[in-house]
Amino acid sequence: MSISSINVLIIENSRLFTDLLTTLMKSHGFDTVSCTTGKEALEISKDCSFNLICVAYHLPDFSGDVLCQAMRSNRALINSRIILFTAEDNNELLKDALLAGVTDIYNKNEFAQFQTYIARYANFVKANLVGRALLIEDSSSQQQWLKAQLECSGLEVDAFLTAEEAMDAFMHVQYDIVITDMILAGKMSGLHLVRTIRRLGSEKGLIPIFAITAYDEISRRIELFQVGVSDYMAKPINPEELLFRISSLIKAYQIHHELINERKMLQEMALLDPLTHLYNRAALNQLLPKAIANAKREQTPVCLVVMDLDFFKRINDECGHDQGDQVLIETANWLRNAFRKGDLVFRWGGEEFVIFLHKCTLNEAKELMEKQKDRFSKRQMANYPITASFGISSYANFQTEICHENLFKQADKALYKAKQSGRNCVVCAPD
Ligand code: GH3
Ligand code: MG
Repeated sequence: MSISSINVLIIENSRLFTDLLTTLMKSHGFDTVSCTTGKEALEISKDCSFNLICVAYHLPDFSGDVLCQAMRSNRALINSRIILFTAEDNNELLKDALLAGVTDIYNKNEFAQFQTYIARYANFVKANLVGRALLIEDSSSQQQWLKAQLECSGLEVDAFLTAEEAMDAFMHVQYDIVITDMILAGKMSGLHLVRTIRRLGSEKGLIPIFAITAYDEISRRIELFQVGVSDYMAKPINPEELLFRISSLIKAYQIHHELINERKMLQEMALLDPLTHLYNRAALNQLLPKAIANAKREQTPVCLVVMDLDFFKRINDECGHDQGDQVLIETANWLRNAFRKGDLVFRWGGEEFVIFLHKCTLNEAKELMEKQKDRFSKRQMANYPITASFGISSYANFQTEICHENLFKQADKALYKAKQSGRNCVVCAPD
């Protein structure tokens, strides 16, 4: 729906009030048609549908409620909002009007209230939905009509005739809502589709699902909610109600999505070292126990390497702290690409790094790290020649338990020996 497509019919005998309503409608960009009698109104609405009808209770030929009843018998006006204007507060009269199909009643003397109502309505019409919808409807005429309604509200829509095709698209695209007919051609029914989506363990399984059903019976409704439908509407679909309902589902889902992403980001930030973007010490405390438990379960040896840059303080002293930072960043980038997929690299702190080598014996680790030490010492980091010392510990005796702190302590002791032995070397902790 868009502002330019809002048509308003004003049926009012008072010229002054007609002008007042016309000015208000135009201020929101709505198109207006006006007349002074019920007969004219019925004539005009024969060929034209209206989103909003403002009708005075007292007309020369009709009372507003009787006119309303007559207008409601026109299929094109079934979904119109009919607003009745009175100058009196007669409860009986108001009840009759509501029974006759009037949407709402306003007192002419309290026009400000009606202005607020129209402002809210205009906001709803204006508020374009942003998002992507997956629509499944096996009647192509119904599908085209629904697609047009949804696209008018600003949604991007991918429409399919069968649940099988839709499911394929669903797995590859990030949607904000699924709108599905419950009775579908093809092997997969609407219920089956909903069940399949809800069984997905991932974030995708939480998407809002809006069901369109031909049957509006209590047992059917309960069944829909039991399988995980978020909301439903029975045919025939009123487009305005559909948009209201799906817009709140989409907005809630988008907010939920933003929160999840934010949490993920915060988590990542708390686990990554801001300077080098390597895992930090908190990440090490989270990931190492899991990696060690895996090794024990799979009975595959693992090693831990502690690496410390040699005479790093000199770089800060001679070239400044920024140059020191740059050396750390480039060392981290080098480390990131130096090991196998599945190995883990952490910045322990300062100029000290930890490398977890999976499926690796102590001998293999010693051989590997000797090569890496040589490669590293032959390169310059941020145009600065630098070397590093390495200590290695291993876990291969699966009869015993080991905690990551002990594995680290053993490697750190070995590193201390490497430093004492003149640096730029690799020392292994006793097996
Ligand atoms: P060794 O060979 O014995 O390891 O000597 P070293 O100079 O590398 O070690 P030392 O512990 O004496 O000095 C480490 C220095 O690293 C001291 C500290 O100021 C510096 N440092 C720690 N974190 C950072 C950082 O994030 N950026 C920079 N530029 N310097 C850092
Ligand atoms: Mg050092």
